[in-house]
Amino acid sequence: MDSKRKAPRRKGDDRVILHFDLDCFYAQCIENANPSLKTLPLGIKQKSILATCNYVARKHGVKKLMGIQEAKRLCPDLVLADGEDLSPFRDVSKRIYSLLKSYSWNGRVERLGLDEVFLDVTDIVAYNLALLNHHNLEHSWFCLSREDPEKGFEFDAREVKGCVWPPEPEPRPQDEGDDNQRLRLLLGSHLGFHLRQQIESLGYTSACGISTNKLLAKLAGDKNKPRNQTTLLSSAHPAPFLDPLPLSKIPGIGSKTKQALKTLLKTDEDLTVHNARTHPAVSPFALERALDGGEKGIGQKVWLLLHGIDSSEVKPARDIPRQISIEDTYRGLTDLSQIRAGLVQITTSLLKRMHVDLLDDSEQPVTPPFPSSSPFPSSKPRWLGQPKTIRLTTRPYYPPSERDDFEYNHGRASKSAPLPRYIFDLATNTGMIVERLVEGTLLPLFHSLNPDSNNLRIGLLNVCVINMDGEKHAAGGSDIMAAFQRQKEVGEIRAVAFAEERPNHLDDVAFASQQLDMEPAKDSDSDEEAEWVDDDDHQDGVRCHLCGCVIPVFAVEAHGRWHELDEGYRVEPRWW
Ligand code: TTP
Ligand code: MG
Repeated sequence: MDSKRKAPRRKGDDRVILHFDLDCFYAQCIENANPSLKTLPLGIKQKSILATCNYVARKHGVKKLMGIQEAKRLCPDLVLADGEDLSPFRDVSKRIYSLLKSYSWNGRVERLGLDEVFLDVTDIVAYNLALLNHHNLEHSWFCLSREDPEKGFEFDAREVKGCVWPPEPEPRPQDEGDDNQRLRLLLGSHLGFHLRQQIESLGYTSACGISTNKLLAKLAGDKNKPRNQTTLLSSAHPAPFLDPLPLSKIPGIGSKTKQALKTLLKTDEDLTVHNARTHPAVSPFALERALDGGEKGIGQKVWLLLHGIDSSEVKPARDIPRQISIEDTYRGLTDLSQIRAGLVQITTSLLKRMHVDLLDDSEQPVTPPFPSSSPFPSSKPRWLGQPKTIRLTTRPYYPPSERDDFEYNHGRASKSAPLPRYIFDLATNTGMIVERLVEGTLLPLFHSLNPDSNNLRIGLLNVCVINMDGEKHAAGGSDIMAAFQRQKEVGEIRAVAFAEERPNHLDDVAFASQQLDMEPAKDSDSDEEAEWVDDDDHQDGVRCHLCGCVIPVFAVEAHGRWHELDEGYRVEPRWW
């Protein structure tokens, strides 16, 4: 029966997608600010863990998300730098994104987190494929501009640049179609290399994956890190590439799906893609039934993932984020003066972030009557986007003794209000704006969320501005990477925070769909459902199904918070 089953039809196989992932990102940012650190083992500290470490430290066995004590034990010379202030990382991230965007012709440049970017370069590659002189491939010219033929670089079109998968020399392509696909990927590999060099000119090394869809490009890039790149030449037949991978390596396959597959296969063993893909009991229909309660079409989606098929588009570049939110957690704020202080602090950071992300600081003429000799500045920043709504979210604090009884997001509730226009007045002092916003808008929202002010015990405050002027989300319902992205957005991983103090309860991770607001936002930025709501457990920690990292149990809270940092670039899920 299995042998008669046809592999699903492939869509979008003629695309060329590049995926960039910066090497030890925070560590590189710190090293660039202080180059003498480059040769030393360096760890970037956030509270008691390493957010990341450089590759010198990794040689000593130090790993991302390791506890400081353990890292110091492995590498006593480890230099620690503070990574609590994220502004420098965001700024570098923005610069690198802008750089890559400037090379795109079709504008399809999509960020994933702070240090990953997808680029759809199908059009650039097609243009250059047509230019190739097959009699002189060795001295080819890669054209980076349709308008200016001199803008480009010389390259050897006989060879793929960087590593290839499969590593063995490919058998001769069977037909012209295959040959063309190889050439397209080859061109993509040279472009990927060129772009990595451009990123290096800013001082940052990266890994790159080149393939025909986002899923495969991301997985290909993981093959050779750091400062390297991998082209998946067999994109049309990815089974040998995917088959050995554990299911948890595939973005979108988490513990629920894994469990459903184990049930279908009647096994308790950990499964590889091959086990799942080839088993006769596994089909889109069977998966749909096994994942009953998940979103419609989930069976088909998982089925396609197992076959390396991802027709999701690289989303068009955005100049401004969809939302900006800042939050902090507390060990139970009980009185209003503490709440007020918390809100002032968060709102101050939020305004700062809005200025960085939403103001166009390029020269703008100021309307008269300033004469040219005027002491006033001759230009002023312009708002690129103005959010229309502000939302406050709160959650009670549960001491560790009570946490067993609740989901992490138990009691998380939000309320929204129109964002007062005075916050866009750049002539007013920021402190005054913050005071007014806290008094006039946020505290009233807080009271309506927490009417009993004699019984406060606040564990989290989050202030978010949403509903950007003129912004429309673009993700499609069947978009696998969008689900990837959305998982990050939801902050599901936060629930694992409980596990920090009760390491034997890794099942806390299965909280993802529990992030319910009392007031589902009408102003939501997205009309999409989140998809993969499951997670993995792991012997030494928890595998984050958002990014695939195995997180030591004590680091899950920090990891979850990290996933929330990039909220500005994420689509808001509906249930917020
Ligand atoms: P990653 O790309 O996962 O890690 P990395 O860039 O440090 O290392 P690699 O060379 O393996 O790609 O994450 C990007 C940055 O995000 C990382 O430098 C630190 C930060 N980060 C956190 O703060 N918390 C986390 O849980 C993770 C995974 C990353
Ligand atoms: Mg990275």
